Amino acid sequence: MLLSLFYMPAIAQQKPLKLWYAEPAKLWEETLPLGNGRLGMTPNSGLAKEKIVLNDITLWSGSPQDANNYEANKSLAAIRQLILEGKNDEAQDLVNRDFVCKGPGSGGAQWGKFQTLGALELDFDHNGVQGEPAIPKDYRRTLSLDNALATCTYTLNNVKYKREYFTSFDDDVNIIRITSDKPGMINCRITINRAERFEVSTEGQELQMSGQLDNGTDGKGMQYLARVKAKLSGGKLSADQNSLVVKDATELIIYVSAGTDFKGFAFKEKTQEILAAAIKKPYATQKARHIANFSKLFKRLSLDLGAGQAEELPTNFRLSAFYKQSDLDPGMAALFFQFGRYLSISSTRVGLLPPNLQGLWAKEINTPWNGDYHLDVNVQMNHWPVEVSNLSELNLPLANLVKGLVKPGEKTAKAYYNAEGWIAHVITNVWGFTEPGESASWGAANAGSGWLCNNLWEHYAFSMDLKYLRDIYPVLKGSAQFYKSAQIKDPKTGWMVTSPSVSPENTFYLPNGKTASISMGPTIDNQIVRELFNNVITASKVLNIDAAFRKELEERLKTVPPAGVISKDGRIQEWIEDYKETDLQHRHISHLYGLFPAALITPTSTPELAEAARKSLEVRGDDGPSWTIAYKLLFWARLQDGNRAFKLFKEILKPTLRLDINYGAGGGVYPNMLSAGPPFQIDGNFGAAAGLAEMLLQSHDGFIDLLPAIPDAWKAYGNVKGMKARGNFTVDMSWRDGKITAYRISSPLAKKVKIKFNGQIKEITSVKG
Ligand code: FUC
Repeated sequence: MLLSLFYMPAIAQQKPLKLWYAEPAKLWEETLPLGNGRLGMTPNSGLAKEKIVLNDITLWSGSPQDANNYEANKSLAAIRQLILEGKNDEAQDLVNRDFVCKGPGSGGAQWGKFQTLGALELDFDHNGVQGEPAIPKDYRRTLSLDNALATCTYTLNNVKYKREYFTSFDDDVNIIRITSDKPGMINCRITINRAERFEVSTEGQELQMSGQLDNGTDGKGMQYLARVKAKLSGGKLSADQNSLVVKDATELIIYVSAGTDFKGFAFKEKTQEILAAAIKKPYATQKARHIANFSKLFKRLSLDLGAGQAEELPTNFRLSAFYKQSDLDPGMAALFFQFGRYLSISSTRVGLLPPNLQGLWAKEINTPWNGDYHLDVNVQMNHWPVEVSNLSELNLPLANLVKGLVKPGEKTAKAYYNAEGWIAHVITNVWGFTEPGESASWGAANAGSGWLCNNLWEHYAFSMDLKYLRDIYPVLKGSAQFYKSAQIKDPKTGWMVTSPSVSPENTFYLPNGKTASISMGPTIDNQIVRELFNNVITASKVLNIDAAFRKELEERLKTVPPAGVISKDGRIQEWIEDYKETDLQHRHISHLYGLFPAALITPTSTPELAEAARKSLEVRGDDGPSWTIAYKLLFWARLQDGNRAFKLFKEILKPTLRLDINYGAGGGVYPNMLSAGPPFQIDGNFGAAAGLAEMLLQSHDGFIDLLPAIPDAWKAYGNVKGMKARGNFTVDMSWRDGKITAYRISSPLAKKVKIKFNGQIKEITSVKG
């Protein structure tokens, strides 16, 4: 077969990417997510009662606080000494006493919660049939990933109804359009509500909901406002005290404009201006512009892994079928991958906030884990697919959040470690929290800030954007300064290590049988420090600045522990001592950070460590909350075991309706394809999307590797266009029977690049443009 650098066969017109269902959503976990990076909505498409949960990514309770214990550093020497003496349990008591944040931390009202904005409800009177109407015919609701558009269609009493929903990427409002194919058949009451802290009123024919959240101090926290207006063809619109009433309309378009005063946003004026502009526009133009704006990002990449008959099934049935017999539905992986990209585009936007634990979709006030940002894997995982899947700019909101942590993190570094630079520990919120968490067992992990720097670095590695690198250099440097000045020498090995720290959320047995989490130099910290120092060194060379600091880091690197130490039983050691973990299948697998997202452990450059990583994974098992399964998928992809990675992909698509807070086995997916920890946590979606990409393309080891971990299930045929590799290369490729048949590597300027495919590495020159 012809193999060519320049030739790419025309891509067969890709089938529409769609989720669809034959009934209304009964649970929120069946509703379909729409979002434009600021506003979100999840309609249930109920027949008699439509409930649309609303979100605004900036809606947070709580407020900024200084929870640093400025006396903490006085206990530092004692804590470190106890650890050196092997009395980690006693050190842990001291950490709990002196080395946690002041106050209740994430359990307090000042910490805050990302929470739902509320719900828009439409109570329909289907031509006189009140309450749940007679069985409709041809009910169908869909979500188009290509167009970021949801629909619901049904026939009732011989009238065809259609609802169309989108969160406009053009007008920045939520839009719901309802039509009937016979004149005057739309009758409904429109209301809006939330569980607490709200007032509803009407002003003329505008429905409003407003309120103020708790800031945790004087109660006067963030303010918000939602405005709802309706436009009709035919019929009559009226307003009463707290609802809009639609009578005998043929077309009803509802606009929801919402905002908060986050960062001083003039939400009252802005929501009005935005609404006025939106309502003026013809619907067709509005919808076309929405699709065009969304598509600019979404259409950058196409992936075809073949199709099967299962595609015709409603998505909930398709998921069940896939779990039972995955080989009949090769397209499922492409759908889930593109759903991940869809969710990225929908849950963040340049200039605003990164996706939180639930992206921007929360159905309640008490969001699990406050819907905040966890820095010991979760928020980082949320960003793992964006570079490789050609959505690079969606990394920037995270970079902004991280920049905002530098100042408070400098205070925390001084208060606790008497160190230079900045640190953030395990959790943060939109209020810039960097202090340790409220419990030693997880709160004192040092990995957070360094791990965030990996995300910031990857944006540079993929984009090669020097202006960006210059901009973030002080952030990376400040983080490196922290680790450098906070490290202590382990007298046994001579290595320079963090202390006190925690291997995220994990616990071990001490030789005396007691347990502890506090230790010095957990493996993840050592890997993060090694990677970060190397990145700062590279950055300072590329930017030609800071030679003195670069030298210091080069010196220090000589005493930083290696990327991994192999334990007696052949695994990567999680701690500096070969402790036994209390839970062999613990969900966190932090000591494999060097395998992913870092590139310190690879099958080619460090085969022994790669083998030890494999053993670690075998012992940890394949189950856990969904993010864990996604992380394991990524690890197996990096170990280039395509079939094992595919098995984990199957695991992450295990259908579930569990809603409990799970820390162990049992992750999966809800009918709406959102990832189930349980509960809903979006990192599983993003981690899996990143993992699927990693099976098709890798670029962390000095060359671009095409199909490094392709499973048997995808071998027959495949085609991808628009994936990204480090160095700002764009990769298109096709394959048959597991062998590359055509590829094209392009970049803004033609340059030399090494590429590996079909078992050989060769150097080529990329195509310009
Ligand atoms: C960490 C994880 C949990 C969960 C939570 C949001 O605490 O250990 O599994 O993902 O973050």
